[in-house]
Amino acid sequence: MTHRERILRAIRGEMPDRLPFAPRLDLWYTANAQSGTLPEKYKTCSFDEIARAEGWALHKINPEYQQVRKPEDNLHWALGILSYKETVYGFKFSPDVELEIKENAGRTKITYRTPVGSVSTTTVYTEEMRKAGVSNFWVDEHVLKGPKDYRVVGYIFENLKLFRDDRDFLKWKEDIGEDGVPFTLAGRAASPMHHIQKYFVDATDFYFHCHDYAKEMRALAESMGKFFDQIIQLVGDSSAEVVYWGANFDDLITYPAFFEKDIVPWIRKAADILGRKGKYVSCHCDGENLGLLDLIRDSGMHIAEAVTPAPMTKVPVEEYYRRWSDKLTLFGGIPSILLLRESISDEEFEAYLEHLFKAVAPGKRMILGIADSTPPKAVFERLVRIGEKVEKEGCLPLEAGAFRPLIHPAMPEAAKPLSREIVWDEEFRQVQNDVLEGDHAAIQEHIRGLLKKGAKAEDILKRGMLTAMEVINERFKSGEAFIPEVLLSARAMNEAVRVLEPHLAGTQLAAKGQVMIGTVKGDLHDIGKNLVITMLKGVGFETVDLGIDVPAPAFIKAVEEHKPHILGLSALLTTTMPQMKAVIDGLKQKGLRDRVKVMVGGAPVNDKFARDIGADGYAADGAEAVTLARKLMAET
Ligand code: B1M
Repeated sequence: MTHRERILRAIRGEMPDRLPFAPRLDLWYTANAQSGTLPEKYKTCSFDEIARAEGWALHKINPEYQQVRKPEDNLHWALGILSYKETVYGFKFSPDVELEIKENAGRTKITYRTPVGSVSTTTVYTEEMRKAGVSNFWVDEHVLKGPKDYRVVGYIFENLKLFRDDRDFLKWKEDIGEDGVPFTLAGRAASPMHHIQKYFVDATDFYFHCHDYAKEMRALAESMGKFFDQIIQLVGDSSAEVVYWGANFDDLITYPAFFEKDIVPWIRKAADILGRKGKYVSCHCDGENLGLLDLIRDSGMHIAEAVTPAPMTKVPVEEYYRRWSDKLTLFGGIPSILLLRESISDEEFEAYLEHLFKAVAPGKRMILGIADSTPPKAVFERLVRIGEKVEKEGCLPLEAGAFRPLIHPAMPEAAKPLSREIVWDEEFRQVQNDVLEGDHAAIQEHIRGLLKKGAKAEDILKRGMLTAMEVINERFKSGEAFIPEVLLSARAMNEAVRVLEPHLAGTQLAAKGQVMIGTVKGDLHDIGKNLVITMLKGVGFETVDLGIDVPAPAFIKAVEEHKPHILGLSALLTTTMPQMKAVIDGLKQKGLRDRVKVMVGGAPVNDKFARDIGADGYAADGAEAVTLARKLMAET
């Protein structure tokens, strides 16, 4: 059986002869080709040649974002209107949409002038980013800044024409032949609302926009439906068999209520229409999916790709297989850190493989892959080892059997019972309610009213607002509240503190301490960092956001100049975690280490790592970050 037949059988829910194995090599390849560290015998090969030589199926989902056929193909990144060799469509703006493009030192500012108004975006892609192996653009200016921008963007999308352009896709398909199945890229967003979230606003501001401009956002999503319908039509008419439909599902970012209401209907629509044409819809489920397990299973998607189990997320691989394999095909299952010697020993690696082969028995609807992709520092021999094991022991049906999950804890519940209810304080009931509801306008009025009546600012803050914020933090911790609630409550707190501030002067309560936080060098993930900042701010800390991709010397300089009580470091990539140590070592060298407490966090970080690098503490989430910051302040 060829790789292609095997993969298609797995997708259709039939039994292939053995488990398909299709590791994603692009990230690993680019990093090692650039640093000259590809395995000796593959020094001059492409990643497809390496996969072929090893007998693995070919797999690629992301286009090389910077390698385009013509400049305009990736020019409109900030609008998410893109065309690549891997897509089957091109696009054309309406003639009445005028573009003004200004480029300067890696920054591209585009103004879109339409009959209903103008909007602008700025993207950044510098030589330094290229050298660091970054392929995504950085959006410095998002298109939606205020309510009037919505209509303009709606106009652009309503009048955008997509057309068939699948020559390169056909060639790619031919090149792959029987060695894999090409996934054509529909888009990284699975629905209009998901598209707005991914491209049009800052990841954190999205939740504020949803609340503040709900009507405008609905209307925009409506206008964008035509864009998505055109994609479905063009993919449906193409020779692609599998379509990549949306990425980065995660129960915090695409939280359950949002996923169900604003994403699932479009996955279902695409899957229904394309399914009738014999095509399969694949979604990139690379995030934490504990809270989305049933929603994803019932969404209609045919393939959940980049399935990343414990220990990188909370869901063990056997749980994924048990919950999903009746309805959809799992692609992934091998968390990328398994390939890293510094994270996982050879024994643990072997134990995981043993476990995996039993956990996914009988092996139907399973395509083995590295989730989400092979990391730059992967031990190549481990990939080879997986390939050998698949060949020798991967014949289907696999035999189930007792296994001992060695390297992950028991799966926590998706939602635990309420951990803390608010204790209402009659005098401050309204402001407590405003914080809980995230009503930043009402709270200011209510506070002014209370101050007029002679209430003490300190009491309003302490008995009214902070108690409510604590409840929100607890609810977030226990899975009852999601990002929007936390962000809106924290915003209400911040607005309220501004009204209270003049009256708080002189009291000890004005600030609980100063925390400076940044995402380390090489890392562009900022959603978690922003959430931590918001939650700290919400309970009264003064915070300074140092941004993303912050080099160690910049952290050190900031500590030297501003003398914060706490320095917070966030990292989401295994490859950038060592930067945390570089910062701590740098602080030591400069004699600053004793002057500041260092807390670290981010998905791949843990307690042990924090201790090993000499940090003062680790927090697993925003609520823990608040607890930790308080503890550290008590120690200063
Ligand atoms: Co990326 N990505 N990503 N990504 N991404 C991860 C992190 C990954 C785990 C996916 C996977 O493998 N399944 C993987 C890393 C693997 C690894 O190294 N261990 C990964 C990869 C590989 C990549 C790229 C390399 C992909 C590629 O190009 N091939 C690329 C790297 C770009 C770069 O940084 N140089 C990349 C890009 C992206 C997007 C741009 C598409 C997007 C980021 C958008 C943005 O941040 N503006 C993205 C996303 C969204 C994710 C996932 C799906 C979700 C991350 C997230 O925001 N979660 C993620 C999967 C995952 O984490 N399981 C993944 C929600 C957020 C609220 O949680 O950030 O964990 P989190 O923050 C939590 C805690 O960790 C903690 O509190 C927060 C709130 O509860 N916390 C702290 C965080 N910082 C803290 C600091 C503290 C204390 C607590 O004290 C200071």
